[in-house]
Amino acid sequence: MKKSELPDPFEKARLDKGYGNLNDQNDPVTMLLRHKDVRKSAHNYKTFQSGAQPGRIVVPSEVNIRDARQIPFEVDPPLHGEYRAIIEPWFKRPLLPEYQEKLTAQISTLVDGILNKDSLEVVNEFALPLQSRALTLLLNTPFSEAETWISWGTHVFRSEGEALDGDKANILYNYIDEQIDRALKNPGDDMYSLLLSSEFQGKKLTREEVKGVMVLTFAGGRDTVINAVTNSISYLAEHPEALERFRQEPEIIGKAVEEFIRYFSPLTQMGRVVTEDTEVCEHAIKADSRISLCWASANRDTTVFENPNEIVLDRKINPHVGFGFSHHNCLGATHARQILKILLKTLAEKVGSIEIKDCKENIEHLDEFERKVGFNSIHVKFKSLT
Ligand code: HEM
Ligand code: EMZ
Repeated sequence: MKKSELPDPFEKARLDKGYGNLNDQNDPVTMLLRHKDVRKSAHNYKTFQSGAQPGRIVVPSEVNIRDARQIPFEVDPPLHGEYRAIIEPWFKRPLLPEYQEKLTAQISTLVDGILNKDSLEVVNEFALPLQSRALTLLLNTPFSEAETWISWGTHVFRSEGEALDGDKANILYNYIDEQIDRALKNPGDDMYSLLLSSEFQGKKLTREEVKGVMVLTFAGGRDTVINAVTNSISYLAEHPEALERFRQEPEIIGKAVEEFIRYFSPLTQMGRVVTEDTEVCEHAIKADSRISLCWASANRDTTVFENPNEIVLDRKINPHVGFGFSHHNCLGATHARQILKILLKTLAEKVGSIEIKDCKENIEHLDEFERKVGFNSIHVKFKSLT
C-alpha cells in the first residue's frame, strides 16, 4: 500500500447494516455510515441536536474539558442562523483578492524556505506554521501571534496520542480572555473587536458568546487543515505526475482540492444528541443517546461516488460531505479551500519532486474501526523544480 493512501475502514459495515457502534467514555455513539442517512440526519436538527451539553457532540466527547458553548456549532436553528449571520461575511473574506495575495505571499515564503533541505518534518515544521500563519489573516491579528499558536502543537484540546488535555484547553481559554480584554481596551479591526461590537437579538454579544465563537475558530480549523496539508503533500510525493498536471492544467486545481477533501475527510465524524426515541437503518435509538454523522464513510459510498477509493483529480460530480452538510456546514471552508488551492499552485510552480524519508501514521481508534487520518510525523525532501 502506498504511504499516502487512506483506506476505508467502514466499507463492510456501511454495506451490511449502515451503522457502526462506538463506546466513547461510556456515552455510546451509533455512527451513521451511508451518504444518504448522513445528509438526512444532518438536516433533521429536531431529532438530532447540536445544542446539547457543550462538548457532547464531539467524538471523542469533550464534556470533561469544556465549559463554553462553541457558537454557532453547538446551537440549533432558529438561533443558530441568527448567530451564523453575524459571522458569515467575516468568514467569506478569503474570497477577496488582497486576502489571497497575502496568503500566497505567506505560502511562497514557507515553500522557498524548505526547498532542497535534506529532511523536513511536514506536520510540525510545515503544516502547523502554515495553518497558524494563515489564521492570522482570518482573525486579522498581527502575524507574530502565529508563534504563540505554533507553540500549542497540532491540537488545542488534545495532547500526543489523542488524549484529552484540560491543561492545554486552559491555555487557549486564558489566551482568548486576554485577547478579549485587549480588544475591549483598544478596539481594532480584528475578529475579537468585530464580535464585541456585534449584536444578537438587539443586545451586544456577551463575553461568553465571543469566547464561544473564538474557541471554535481556533479548535475547528486546526488539525483538520494540518491533516489536509500533510496528506496532500504525501499524495504529491507518490504522484509526481499530479504536480506536472497542475502545472499544465492549473484550472483543475479547484476540483482537485474538493477531491482531496473527499478522499482525506480530515474530520472523520461529528456527533448529535438524539431528542426522542427513533430509528436509523432499522435500528432503534433511545432519546438522550448519541449518533454521529460519519463524513469519512459517506465520502466513500459507492452509491454516490464511482471508484470512491481512488483520487480522481478532476472528478466531475463530487457531492462530498467533507465540510459537513446542511446548516452547520463548515464556516471555515472558504479559508481552507484557499489555503489548499494556493498551496497546490505554489508547489506545482516551485517543486519538481518530493521524497518521503520516513513517517508515523496517525490512526484513530474507533472500537470496531481503525481509521488512518494522516500522519503524526512525516519526513520528506522537497526538490526544487529548477
Ligand atoms: C463546521 C470540516 C476547516 C470552522 C465543520 C463541519 C465539518 C468541518 C465537517 C460540520 C460540523 C457539524 O455539522 O457538526 C472541516 C474541514 C476543514 C475545516 C475538513 C479543513 C480542511 C475549518 C477552518 C475553520 C473552521 C479553517 C475556521 C478557522 C468551522 C466552524 C464550523 C465548522 C465555525 C461550524 C459551523 C456551524 O455550526 O454553523 N467543519 N473544517 N473549519 N467549521 Fe470546519
Ligand atoms: C470542535 C470541533 C469543531 C471541537 C467543526 O468541528 O473541532 C474539534 O477539533 C474540536 O476539538 O471542540 O471545535
